[in-house]
This record gives sequence, C-alpha cells and structure tokens, in this order.
Amino acid sequence: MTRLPASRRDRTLVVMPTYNELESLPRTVGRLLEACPDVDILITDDNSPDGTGDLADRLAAEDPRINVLHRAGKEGLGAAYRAGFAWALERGYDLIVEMDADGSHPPETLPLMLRAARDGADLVIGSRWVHGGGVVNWPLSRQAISRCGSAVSRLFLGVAVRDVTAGFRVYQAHVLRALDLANVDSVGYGFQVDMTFRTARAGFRIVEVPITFAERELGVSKMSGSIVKEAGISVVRWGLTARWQTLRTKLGR
Ligand SMILES: Nc1nc2c(ncn2[C@@H]2O[C@H](COP(=O)(O)OP(=O)(O)O)[C@@H](O)[C@H]2O)c(=O)[nH]1
Ligand SMILES: [Mg+2]
Repeated sequence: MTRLPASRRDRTLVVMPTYNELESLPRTVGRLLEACPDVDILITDDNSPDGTGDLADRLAAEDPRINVLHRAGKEGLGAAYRAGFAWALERGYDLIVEMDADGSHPPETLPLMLRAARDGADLVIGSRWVHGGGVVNWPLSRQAISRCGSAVSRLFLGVAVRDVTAGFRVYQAHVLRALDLANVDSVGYGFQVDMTFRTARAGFRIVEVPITFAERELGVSKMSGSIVKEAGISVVRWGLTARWQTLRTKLGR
C-alpha cells in the first residue's frame, strides 16, 4: 500500500450520479463547493430526459472543477458509480467520494469524512445509524427499509457496519484498485451493500462518521420495490455463497 507524503494534498473527486435532478443539482453542487472548495466533481448523468446533462455541461463550462460523464441511458446507480470510479482512477485521484445529487447528503460533513480517510480509514461511510447520526423528513417506511437492510446485511454478510446501504462515502483509491470492479454486477442500491461486503472481506478498515440525512426537497426518488427486492435477494445469495466457500475450504476441497 503506497502512502502519500504528508506535504502533498490528496486529490479528491466527488462522483455524483444524476437522473432527472434538474432542480436539485445546482444547489447541491453550490453547497458542495462552498463546503469543500478543493474537490473536483464528476456528474455522471444517464441521459436524463429532463435535461440534467445539459445543465451539468453548463455548470462545467463555468467552473473547471466540474466535469461531466454522459452515459447513453438509465442503467442504475451501481453502473453509474462504476463508470465514475474508472474515470477517477484513470486520472489518478487519491480519494473518491460518492454523493447523491438531491441534497440528502450534507456536504458540510464531508471535511470530517475526508479527515477520517486521511487519518487512515480505507472506506469512510457517512452513517445515519451510528450515535450522532440521523434522518430528517424521511418517511418511516424508508427508515424501516434502511434499518432492516443493514440488519439483514450484518446477519448474512457478517459486516460490522451500522449503515450498510449508505450512499455517502469516501473510498481511498487503493481500495477501488484492489477490488475487482469489473466483477461487481449489482446495478441498483444493492451496489452499496456489495461494495461494503467486498471492502470488509478484503480486510480494509471501514470507519463510520455520523451524518444527518435530509429527504430531498425537490424532484422525486428513483427508489422502487424492484430495487429493494434485487438488493434483498442478492444479500442472501452473497451470504450463503460466502459461507459455502468457507465450509469447502475448511473441509479441504
Ligand atoms: N446516473 C444515474 N443516477 C441515478 C440512477 N438512479 C438514481 N440515481 C441518482 O442517485 C441518487 C440517489 O437517488 P434517489 O432517487 O435520491 O434515491 P433515494 O435517496 O434512495 O430516494 C440521486 O442523485 C439520483 O439522481 C441511475 O439509474 N443513473
Ligand atoms: Mg435521494
């Protein structure tokens, strides 16, 4: 593992996937650059019908820190992040941040998360479900899905993380290089659980920093029942596969 000299400032890229976020995007980007002027941003747009991609281009034309990756169509959050990660690694970024475009993830907490990464965490999770974290205006049904998702993931996957599905994260580049991203095929929100499991299993250090997650004020959620179902089925499958592999190794086959 290569450690950077203390004198060098880490280069940080915030990957921000968008699908129909015309109303939210300018405000989120403005808040982010206000809180963290040293970061670069990659808006990863899946050809949003509402013109978010064009808006992203206009923002990028005004500020050299902002970049846009246009993708052909809606392929889900996981696919958008994988493309964004590849873009970041090709350009040598040291820290790669995941952040929603709808304002739910408080950019004001990002400096604390970046500090945790610089202090040695391989993955920093902005966590709703640790002491000091929480949610504002989030429907009880969504809170239940999130808490249950984390509980089931802890049970089946054995990961000691409170907010397994969290979407506000900082990865050290060496983690993304070490994980076989081409093999990650979860497309929806199961991607977050998948990546948490892979990071933990590879022995990397995961630290949770409390955040207050606020439900979006503008636009609509892209979450759906089928996304939850895909994630739930995957978690059970990954857990059983991992246990089966451990058992086979123990039995010497
Ligand atoms: N590029 C891309 N972004 C997506 C896709 N689905 C969701 N997003 C973005 O992912 C973030 C989280 O989605 P959101 O609908 O707010 O989910 P929720 O917070 O769980 O209700 C937002 O920035 C969305 O625009 C997708 O298929 N492609
Ligand atoms: Mg949201």
